[in-house]
Amino acid sequence: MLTWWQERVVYQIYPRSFQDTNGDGIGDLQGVIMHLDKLRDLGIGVIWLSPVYPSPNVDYGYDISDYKGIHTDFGTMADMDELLGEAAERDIKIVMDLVINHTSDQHPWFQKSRDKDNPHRDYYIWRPGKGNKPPNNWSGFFGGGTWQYDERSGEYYLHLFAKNQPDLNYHHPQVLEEVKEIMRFWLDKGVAGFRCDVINILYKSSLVDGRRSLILTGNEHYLSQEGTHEILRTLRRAVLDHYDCFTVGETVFVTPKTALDLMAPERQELDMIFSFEHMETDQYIVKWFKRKFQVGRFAASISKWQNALPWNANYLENHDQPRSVSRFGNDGVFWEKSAKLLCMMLLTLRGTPFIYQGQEIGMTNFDFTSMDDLQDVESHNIYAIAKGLRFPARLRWRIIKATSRDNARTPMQWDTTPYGGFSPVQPWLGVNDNYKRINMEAQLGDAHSIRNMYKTMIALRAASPVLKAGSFETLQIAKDCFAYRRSLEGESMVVLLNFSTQEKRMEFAGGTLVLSNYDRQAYDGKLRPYEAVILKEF
Ligand code: TEU
Ligand code: CA
Repeated sequence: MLTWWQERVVYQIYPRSFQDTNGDGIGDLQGVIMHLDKLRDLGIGVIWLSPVYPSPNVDYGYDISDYKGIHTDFGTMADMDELLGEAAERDIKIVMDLVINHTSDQHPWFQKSRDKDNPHRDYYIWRPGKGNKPPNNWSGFFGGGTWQYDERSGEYYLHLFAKNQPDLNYHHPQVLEEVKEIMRFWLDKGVAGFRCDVINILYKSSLVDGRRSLILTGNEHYLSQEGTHEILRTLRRAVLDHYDCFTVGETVFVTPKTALDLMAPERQELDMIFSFEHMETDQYIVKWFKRKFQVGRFAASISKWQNALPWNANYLENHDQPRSVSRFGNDGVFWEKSAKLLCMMLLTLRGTPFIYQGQEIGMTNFDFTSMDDLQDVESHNIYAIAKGLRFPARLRWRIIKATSRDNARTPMQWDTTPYGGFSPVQPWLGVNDNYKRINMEAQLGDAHSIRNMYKTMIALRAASPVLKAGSFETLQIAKDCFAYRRSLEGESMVVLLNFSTQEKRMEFAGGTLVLSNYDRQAYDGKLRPYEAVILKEF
């Protein structure tokens, strides 16, 4: 028996870029309400809302200054209540983003904490420097160091992300009490759970120097520590178990083993986790150094995780990742076929599928032309660091262009009107120039569109116990091909994927064609370029 969060398909909304309804160039909650019918029609059962809380927007909402409010950019709490009501009427649940590793430096807790004698002092991690050097040698997620000196307190505070995102101190019991209260506040309003931001780095076991590492010096002191496991079990017992809800953790640098410790049902911690490994198969060491996409590596990683965890949170995109069709598919000649192939893969893997806004119409990477077109703090930090390291300008640019998180954050392309129908005015971030060709309106009106492939696949999964609950078995991982089988109680389906621009022979005995992204009646042993087929075995 599956739970509702295993049955349903999740759609991630990055509200800032979804739909502007009041003409300020910024997406808002009324904009989400406006499109609920479309999401219902698509077959979506859960919406994950990226942060909508008050925030100075250094990291666009991931730096929160009030956990129980709504950013005026997005509307009011009344809008939020309206959204919950309207979604419920369409049997859509809402999941909030829970960002509790750090707050904004503008959060009142942090402002109070700057005073050494304030009871809030220990909500954050303050330490004196070593001479005129920071307390340790750790390196941060956005590049650079992790300690910021504060004149007023005469000490440094720890920040694993931007310097305006001070890390909370989970050695102080009051912090967890605050978190419980925040969670109850939203659950009592009727939200159906949380996507938990960088949840496996909450607890810092020690603050001593880290082993020098190209990735993140210091991570052995905070990655998936026992203290974090304990926090997760406490939150489960004290809060989550009292509601009908689920959690999905964004867990960084997990292996199958450390992931299982965070999500295996008997551990009573998280329900699901997002792993990163398949998203790292097109890079060397860090995401900024891209290497050629190879299906073999990608499929091997997906297979490994399908087999390792009892249940996966499957995704190909989110607000931190470049667009999947530009990255794992082909955003040129085979744009449509490859976007459909990725859709067919995502919806036939074992686990809960997560679709990111715009993925369902095959939105592509941002065609920005200069650093001025970018808003993301991470992109600007990394560009500056690369400049400091004397990377040639062309290389710096190539790195940012291929990897910037803004690739995924350009406004939704709704129709062919100016700014893609996202807003009547110049939006906060540029609209991709291809909006006249790639937009929702055109695809809603075309039975063979990418968007309608998503709808078909969501319905196919919903109607198929094999696709929802069946086991996963790898059949083939080759240079350009990936094939697997899903089976349940004597029934099975086979999925064959050709990730290349060439025709590929893939023998398969005994089955009837359920679906192909090409118009065809039967499978003849040959996959056309970027063809995906689903077969029901005899
Ligand atoms: O992301 C954490 C994370 O590790 C990365 O995916 C991050 O985007 C970065 O690119 C690492 O190089 C989460 C959120 O999803 C992200 O948007 C936030 O910026 C970050 O946490 C801090 O809250
Ligand atoms: Ca707006």
